[in-house]
Amino acid sequence: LAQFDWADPFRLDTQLTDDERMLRDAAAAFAQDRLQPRVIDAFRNEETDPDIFREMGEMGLLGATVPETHGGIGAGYVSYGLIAREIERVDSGYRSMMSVQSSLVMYPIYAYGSEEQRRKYLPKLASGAFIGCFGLTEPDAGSDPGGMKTTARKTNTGYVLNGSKMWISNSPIADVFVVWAKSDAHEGRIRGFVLDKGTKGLSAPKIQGKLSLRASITGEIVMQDVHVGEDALLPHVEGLKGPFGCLNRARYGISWGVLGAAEFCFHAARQYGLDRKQFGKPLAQTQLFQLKLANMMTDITMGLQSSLQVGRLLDSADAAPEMISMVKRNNCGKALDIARMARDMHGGNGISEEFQVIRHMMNLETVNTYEGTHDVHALILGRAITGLQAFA
Ligand code: TGC
Ligand code: FAD
Repeated sequence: LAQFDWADPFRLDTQLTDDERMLRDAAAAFAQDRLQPRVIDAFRNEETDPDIFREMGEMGLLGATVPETHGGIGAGYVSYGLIAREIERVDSGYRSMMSVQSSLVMYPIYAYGSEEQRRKYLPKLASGAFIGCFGLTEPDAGSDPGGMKTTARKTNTGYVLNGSKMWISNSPIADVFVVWAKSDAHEGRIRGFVLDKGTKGLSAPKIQGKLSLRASITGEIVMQDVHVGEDALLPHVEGLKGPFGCLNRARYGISWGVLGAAEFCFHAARQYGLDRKQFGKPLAQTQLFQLKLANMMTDITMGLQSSLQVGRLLDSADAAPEMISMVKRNNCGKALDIARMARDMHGGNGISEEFQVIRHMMNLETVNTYEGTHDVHALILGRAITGLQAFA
């Protein structure tokens, strides 16, 4: 009879290449050795250590899919997903730091930037010497980014930017700001700009009081008459497909990442159930406990298999955005359910930072919301199914 492994039921491991397994193992070792020991304090004290970017950079974990000629390691999207899964097994905030830098800052500079912009920014972003952020969301434009108010006005020498961005990962510690604005020189269409920290009129105050993703700093981006040269414009993209092209990649990475968090919670609940006895037997020997574990294992396994398939399609440049919506939505929703269930299965201990499941649960509330909420992705899928647009 074939063997069954509860920790890898469909043998994901055998579906990976040697290179993918090697990178996965290196990311796992880094996450467990370098990130796990600091995460409980970082979350409790709401502290983001900027050194983490440099440490990730040393390991080749930033912008992994960018070609070696431009600072990356030329990895495929399955590898990128595997990295996200290992980092988010420790904390969604750390994965957030990595995925913003990789998919939302390095990717647009690589895909839409001039050769000068690529040379100026990518090597330093890849090494973690520069920290990047991505400003799309505004106080009055979240799910509907097309409603943004930030403007870029053409001048003789470049552009003047005005507006504010809200809920921006990394912004208070960022050196490089990829921001999206409506440009009067392009009939009000959305264009991307790369701004440098320290430019007059540009500031990024921290958002205080988050009860989720506390190890990852979040801020605003405020732009008051920020003058930039023509060289700040990302020349090769126009319209919402610019930011969405980046979001496709980040959302896909999240679909893997959240399953790392879910696996942590599943494994923790299993071990807790084996160790803890009530009514004279291990909790894991009760039918209800086993039902919950069976559901967790099934959802994680199905989710991983789906993300692997979408990753393979991305690697062959054949992934439709709706596929990415489906795995982002499904895997975030399932991971959040699993974290909530694992929290419950730990009883009172489940609310303690020591057992870590409640931290994952709180983080996943954000991950279910950012990069397109659970319901917005349902509407993207609903539009694909019916041909009818239900947003507006
Ligand atoms: P719609 O009319 O559908 O499209 C406008 C233009 O964009 C193109 N497009 C895409 N292109 C590439 N990939 C995609 N996924 C695309 N989706 C749309 C589309 O073809 C069209 O192009 P063109 O040339 O015809 O102009 O746009 P809409 O305004 O109706 O959009 C509705 C909706 C709901 C789909 C969209 O706005 C949406 O996805 N909203 C969610 C917003 C969101 O995801 N925000 C994320 C902010 S960044 C973030 O959260 C980072 S957290 C990171 C971390 O810390 O890890
Ligand atoms: P809203 O759009 O106001 O949505 C509120 C509720 O209404 C949701 O339940 C939503 O599903 C629902 N809703 C909205 N429209 C519809 C509709 N048409 N029909 C039915 N229901 C609808 N953004 C960036 O640009 N860069 C970042 O780095 C970044 N990092 C983030 C980090 C954190 C910690 C957080 C919390 C957010 C971050 N975001 C970032 C912003 C994030 O992408 C938005 O919060 C998200 O897109 C939702 O927008 P909103 O908060 O304005 O909610």
